[in-house]
Amino acid sequence: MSTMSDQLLLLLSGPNLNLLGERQPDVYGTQSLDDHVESARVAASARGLTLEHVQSNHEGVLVDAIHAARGRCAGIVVNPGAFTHYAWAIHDALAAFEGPVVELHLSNPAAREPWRHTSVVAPVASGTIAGFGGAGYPMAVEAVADLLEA
Ligand code: CA2
Repeated sequence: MSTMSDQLLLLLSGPNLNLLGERQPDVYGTQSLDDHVESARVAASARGLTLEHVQSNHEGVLVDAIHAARGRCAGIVVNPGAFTHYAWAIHDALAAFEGPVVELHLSNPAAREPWRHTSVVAPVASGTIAGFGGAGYPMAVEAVADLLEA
């Protein structure tokens, strides 16, 4: 029998997020991606979920990770980076995932350049958390856990 503690949560990080903490601290903060993954892992564990993390600068690798999550992971938190704004292959892969998907951004793209105002991921996500910096990581995990329990 499957219980909450058996459930896997996939955290996906898109291009350039591996550089967090090294440049643009005014926009993205001073914490590294590892710091954010760790706070997501702690939040997931508190809700009985085991976190898996995949970061890639390549769209196809992220698509493959979403495919591999099908039937295996209970939910997905995804910060697609700049892929948010144009990567329809990621949209299509997420549409084929059966569990809850939460879109996550450190910054608030709606308050930035016009080209960041479109998200091709938002239509296939249960919801979006944006603009809260690193605090958004545990928020997004909580959102997926709540959706799984609902
Ligand atoms: O706010 C977010 O989380 C974003 O997904 C970050 C993306 C951006 O393209 C999205 O519009 C919003 C960019 C991540 C790039 O991160 C860097 C970190 C350090 C140095 C350079 C880029």
